[in-house]
Order: sequence, then C-alpha cells, then structure tokens
Amino acid sequence: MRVITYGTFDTLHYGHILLLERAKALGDYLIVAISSDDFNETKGKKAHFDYEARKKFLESLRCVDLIIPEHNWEQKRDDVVTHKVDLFTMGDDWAGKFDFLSDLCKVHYLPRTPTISSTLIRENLPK
Ligand code: C2G
Repeated sequence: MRVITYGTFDTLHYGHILLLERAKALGDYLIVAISSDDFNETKGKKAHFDYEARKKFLESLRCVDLIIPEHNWEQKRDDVVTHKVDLFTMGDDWAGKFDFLSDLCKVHYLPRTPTISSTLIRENLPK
C-alpha cells in the first residue's frame, strides 16, 4: 500500500516523526511531499530551514521512501495518480480539507501530537 503525506516539516520534531511513522504503518511505502520555500510563502509560513535542509532531515528517516517537492495546492491529484498512491494521510488539523481526493485514493486523518510545533521551537531558539 503506497501512502503519501504533505507538509513543511520545519525544525523536524517528534510530532512530525510520530505522524510519518504512523503514515508509513498504514502501508509499506511512504512518499512525503515537502513544501518548497516558495510554496511556504504562499502558505504564509516562514520556515527556519530551507527546502534542501528540510529534505535532508527527512531523508535520514527510515520510514520515508521517497521525497517530492510540494509547489502548490493543486498538485495533489496529479501526485496521487503519478505515484500510484493508495492512501493519502495528514494530521487531523487538516481533517476534511482533502476529502476531494477520495475518488482517487483512501483519505485518512491522523491525530496530531499535542504540545509540540515548529512555531514553538522557533520561538524558543536562541536569538
Ligand atoms: N503534525 C503533527 N503533530 C504536530 C505537528 C505537526 O501530527 N505537533 C503533522 C501535521 O498535522 C502535518 C504534518 O505533521 O500532517 C506536517 O506538519 P506541517 O509541517 O506543519 O505541515 P503544514 O504546514 O500543515 O502543511 O498541502 C498540505 C500542507 O503542505 C501541510
């Protein structure tokens, strides 16, 4: 079962890792689409680490099989078809937002890990 998930994954932390490990456990091949720096601007997010660094951190995770860039909101349907995805998953802060994919693949939202976020980490990095 081929699984895909999307995100910025800035300041990689255990909330992300728990999400990615649960996503992988839903299948046997995990594709992660990492938001490009330009797309982060569109999302109104300023990541602490640039795309290459965020990609490098994710490449070090055993549960990640393939990394692709996320350039826009519109690419998900093409990604699901191109990469023969069986299941799309995201944290439940996005619950319902991607149900439009359900004619192409399963859609499953995973409980978000509370009390940790990249924003919290960024705000507590030494200035
Ligand atoms: N996440 C989590 N627990 C946290 C923080 C994040 O489970 N404490 C999950 C989010 O729900 C998301 C993934 O980790 O599924 C990546 O989180 P972000 O990097 O914040 O991704 P986001 O900016 O929400 O981008 O097209 C979708 C967007 O690219 C999602």
